[in-house]
Amino acid sequence: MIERPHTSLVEWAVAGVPLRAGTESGDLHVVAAFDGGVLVGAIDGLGHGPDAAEAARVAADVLQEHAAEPPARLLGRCHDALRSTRGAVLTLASIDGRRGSMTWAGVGNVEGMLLRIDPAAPHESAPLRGGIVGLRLPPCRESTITVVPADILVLTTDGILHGASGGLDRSASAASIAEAVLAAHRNPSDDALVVVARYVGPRS
Ligand SMILES: [Mn+2]
Repeated sequence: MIERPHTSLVEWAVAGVPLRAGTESGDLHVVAAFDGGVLVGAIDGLGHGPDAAEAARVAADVLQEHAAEPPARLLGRCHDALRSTRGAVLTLASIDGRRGSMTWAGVGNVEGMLLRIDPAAPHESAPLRGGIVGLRLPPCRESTITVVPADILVLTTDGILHGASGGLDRSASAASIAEAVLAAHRNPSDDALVVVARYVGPRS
């Protein structure tokens, strides 16, 4: 469990477990603030073990360094950097606190959901394209949606079973939500990672 509740714009937490206890996970998160915004991402290095972790780290370093750039451009940068690795799949969400918007995109099967605080508003899913960053990059499709304070972004690697964001207690802390998803929906045959980021808006 990692929690940094004071990151600008979001209250966030991560929960994850490696496939085998005591080994390195090939799943990594990125939460990187930049001027006016924050980039949130989840990366699944292909397979598991040290080579998967290495691919995920290369991607995480690129994302930290260029956090202010739009997701499609970041996926291109990661693709170039990951050519010498076994590759990774990842989903990125870039939150713009000035516009109250979020632009997101993914390559592969890291699911992204935005849970709306307004119970009448439908949840949103990140646009994902099939492919592997570092091996085969599809033309990336970004979409931009509005976010309002208390909306909750949930990113899950495929070590979390599909549909994990249903029935969550949206008033709980990001840490509690992340732990609840991991506990209830873990697929025990893979590394697993859940990133939860609640938009809190710019603080004046
Ligand atoms: Mn996986």
